[in-house]
Parts: sequence; structure tokens; C-alpha cells
Amino acid sequence: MSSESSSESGSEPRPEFTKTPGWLDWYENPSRPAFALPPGTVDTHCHVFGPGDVFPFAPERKYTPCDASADQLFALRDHLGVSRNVIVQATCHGADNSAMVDAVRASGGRARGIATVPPDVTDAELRRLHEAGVRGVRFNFLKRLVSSAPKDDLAVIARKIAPLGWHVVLYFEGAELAELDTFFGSLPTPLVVDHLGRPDVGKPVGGPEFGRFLRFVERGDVWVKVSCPERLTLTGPAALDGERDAYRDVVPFAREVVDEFPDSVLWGTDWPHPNLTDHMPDDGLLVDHVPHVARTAEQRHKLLVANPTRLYWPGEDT
Ligand code: 0GY
Repeated sequence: MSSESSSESGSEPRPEFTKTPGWLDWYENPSRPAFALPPGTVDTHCHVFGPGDVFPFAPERKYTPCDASADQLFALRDHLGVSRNVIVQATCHGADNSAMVDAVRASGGRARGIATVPPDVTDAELRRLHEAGVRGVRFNFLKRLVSSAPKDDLAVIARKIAPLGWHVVLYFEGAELAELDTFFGSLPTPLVVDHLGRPDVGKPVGGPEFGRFLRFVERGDVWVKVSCPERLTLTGPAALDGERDAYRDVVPFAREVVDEFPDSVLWGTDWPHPNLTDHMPDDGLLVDHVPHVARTAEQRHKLLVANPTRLYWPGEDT
């Protein structure tokens, strides 16, 4: 899938990585969005990759990405008009949180982090991560990203992080919820679901699969990221008549969640968009997707500012 070698250009040998064949790099010159994000907007789902020669990718990774550094993330943040980020540990870094923590620290208080930790993580390590700005851990159930996700181990991790006031970020496919639901219900922390719970947008929004997801959210203490239309879409990014309303097939699913649970939704870019295979989104277009799914100013304020601030910077006025 990918190769790794070392170069000895300096005194220290530094690893060099070869990207997974077919890898799509992030979009270099995103358009300026037509929609102005409100001040205080938080991008609650983004990643950093390496750079690989500074923060090597994990031996157990399932893909080798292009580099996507903290400085490049912060440049995008400023270009889009985002105020703050939540940087989610990417699976290509395994449980070595160094790149993510370095980025959170480099943000000068303008980022929080979501870590990956093993079940034997020590309280001292969790305290170190908390002090750096980490506020949650991610449990990933996608087999193409992680080899296994043993529930017993995850339950141990959840019990360890609960006293810190952290939450668990869940990444699963919509069809898997039936099997995972009971386990999720047993976790002692708030839950944050990635990418609308990854519905199959080819199925009806009023159908049983998405209905199950909505009932799961309804139980409470569950937040939903209204993110990744570019990953969920079946019809692609085509906008009609030059309008900037791409990813139309995802809109009914996102609207349903925003309308039903306006106080529990979060927004994120998913930059640098790992593992996309057919197109790389223009991040400016992703911002312009927002008013199509959150149709009132009040919904947008909650989605972009008030809700993520409550979760990641509690106590701050919005
Ligand atoms: C995906 C999506 C993601 C991958 C990762 O950690 C990761 O590798 O997060 C994403 O950004 O949510 O389906 O590959």
C-alpha cells in the first residue's frame, strides 16, 4: 500500500513516506465562501497529518496521506473565517497523539483536541492531554480505518475519561447502529457522532435506518456533527446553474437533524478530507453548504457558535 524509508540529509535520519496510491490531496486554493461564517464559528472536525518527517505516521495505519500541517490548517481557518478548531486524531497516527497535541498547543488557545488512547492509558497521561487542550477520545468502528474496536477496551477508556468531563466521539456507518446502539447507551459520557451518523443518502430520509439514528439522538446527551456532505453524497458536488449549493442529496438528512435537534448539532469541515476517492471538495463550497441545511440565523448561530462553544469552551458567552 505504501512504503517508508529514511533519508539522512541532516544529522537525524527522518522517515519519508509514500502516499497511498490514488490519494487525493487537499484542495490548494479554496474559493472564498459567499456565506460569511458568524464570529466565533468552530470547525469541530478537522485533522492534521504529520508532516510525516516530523510526526511519523503509525506503523499500523491503513493509509498514508499527504502532509497537512497545523500551519496549513490555520491558514484555511483564517481563509474561511473560522474562529477555532477541534482537531481530531487521525487513524494514520494511531494512538500517538503528538501531531494533534502539537497543533492544539500551536493554536494559542484556538483549538481543542480529540485523542486516541489505549485502555491502559494512565491518569497522568490523560491529565497531560487535558492540560494540552484535549477534551475527548474517538472510538472508530470503520474496518477500513482500524483493525478492531473491542468494546471491553473502549468501555475501560470511557470510564477513565469520564471524570475529566470529556466525551466520546463515535465514528460508525449508519447500518451498524443497530448492533452498536446498546453499547453506546452504556457509555458514561456525552457522545458526539461523526458525519450525521453516516447515513446512506440513497435511502429515504423517513426510512427505518435514519429513523433509528434520530431515535438514538433523541435519547439525549448525544451531539451530531453535520459534516462531510462530500463523503456522503452519491450525486457529487455538482451545483446547478452556477449556484453554490453542492451536495444536494445530503441536504434533507442534514436539515432533519438541524430542525429536530438544534441545540445538539455541530459543524466541521473534515479537512484535509482523508480517503476520498472521487473528488476533493473546495472548502469554500463546504461553507456555502451551511445555509442550505441550517436555514435560520438562529439555527446557524447554534450550529456554528453556541453549541460547539458550550461543548468545548464551556462557560464562555456566545
Ligand atoms: C474516512 C473519514 C475520516 C477518517 C479519519 O482518522 C481517520 O482516518 O478520520 C474522517 O475524517 O472522518 O471515512 O476515512
